[in-house]
Amino acid sequence: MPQGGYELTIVVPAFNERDNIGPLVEKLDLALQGVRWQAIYVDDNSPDGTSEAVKSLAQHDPRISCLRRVGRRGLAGAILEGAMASAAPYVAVIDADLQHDETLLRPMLDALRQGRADLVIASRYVGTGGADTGFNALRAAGSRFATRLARLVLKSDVTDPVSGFFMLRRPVIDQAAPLLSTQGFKLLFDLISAMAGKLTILELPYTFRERQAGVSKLDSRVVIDYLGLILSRASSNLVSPRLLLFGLVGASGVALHLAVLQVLPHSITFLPAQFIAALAAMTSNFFINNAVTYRDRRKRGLGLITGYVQFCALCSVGFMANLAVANQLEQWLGGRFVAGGVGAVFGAVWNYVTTALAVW
Ligand SMILES: Nc1nc2c(ncn2[C@@H]2O[C@H](COP(=O)(O)OP(=O)(O)OP(=O)(O)O)[C@@H](O)[C@H]2O)c(=O)[nH]1
Ligand SMILES: [Mg+2]
Repeated sequence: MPQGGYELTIVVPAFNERDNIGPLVEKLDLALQGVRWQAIYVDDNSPDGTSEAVKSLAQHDPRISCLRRVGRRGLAGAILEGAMASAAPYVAVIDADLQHDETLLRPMLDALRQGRADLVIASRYVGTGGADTGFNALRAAGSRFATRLARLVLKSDVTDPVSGFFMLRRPVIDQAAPLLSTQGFKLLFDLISAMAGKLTILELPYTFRERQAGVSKLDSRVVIDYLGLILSRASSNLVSPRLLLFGLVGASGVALHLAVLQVLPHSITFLPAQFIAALAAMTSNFFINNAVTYRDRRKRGLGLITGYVQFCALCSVGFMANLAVANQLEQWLGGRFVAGGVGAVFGAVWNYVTTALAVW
């Protein structure tokens, strides 16, 4: 390799981690003496000045760089983009918040150098690893559940397939990249699923530390994203995580529609009642989809209003198409149930495709 090239790229996803930037770089420096490493921070336009903190370090240290993404949010996508910018033979991913034990990077690198693995995972659940100090009881239980679910879907005995701390040979992620979902929190799970059976995986134990500065970004939407990804991969990618979420939101809309019909006073005749119920369902669907399904492309301000109007218009057309298809099929086949079902599926697919293209 020509002199000066980096051997290891460390991708550090960071959102509102300003106070953790300097301390992590110092720790990396200590842990990786003698290794030609670089750190690429991927910041999703954090309001706390994370980018500025990284860039001011980068002024004096060419190993440090910052990829500031604007108009996008999401951990998996951030990691993937950072990794795609690497030209080094090995790529590591580590959290910015000092919860991962950076002294493990060297043994991880050694394992890859010696060809003992394609992917090394820092595991909280193997050997002497642990997560007790970094987690409260609820988080620990949630993490164990997420891990168990992932192992079930992966049909793998990897102990920590949702770890955020791992290192791999760069060709592995280059090859898997087009198959990975950029939505969600768990890139490692998706990577193992995409490369099913083709990787030699080694796990090394570490203890997850407590967060010192900054706040957690793990919230209920992260959990929903994760469940969407798991179900999608369990269906052998037949449905995308987004389509799945869209479908679930649609189902909640149907329930709301029926509930509104139920509670409206009988003095309102069927057609206006149906209109009110449909408007309520579309409104609720739009806002939930905007907050969850399309969280990474969320509309705000004026875009929220125009998006809402477009969404209602497209879904109304979808509803008409549903009626037209069902009516036609009912005449041809006679079966109400099948005709109605096909009409509903047709309308739902129309809603999904057109709103994905036009609104988000
Ligand atoms: N670029 C980017 N980084 C993110 C995003 N969400 C989380 N991160 C970073 O990813 C890492 C993991 O996120 P955390 O919120 O610490 O998640 P966690 O470690 O599972 O949860 P805690 O134990 O509560 O800290 C941290 O370095 C975050 O700053 C995001 O949307 N974009
Ligand atoms: Mg953390």
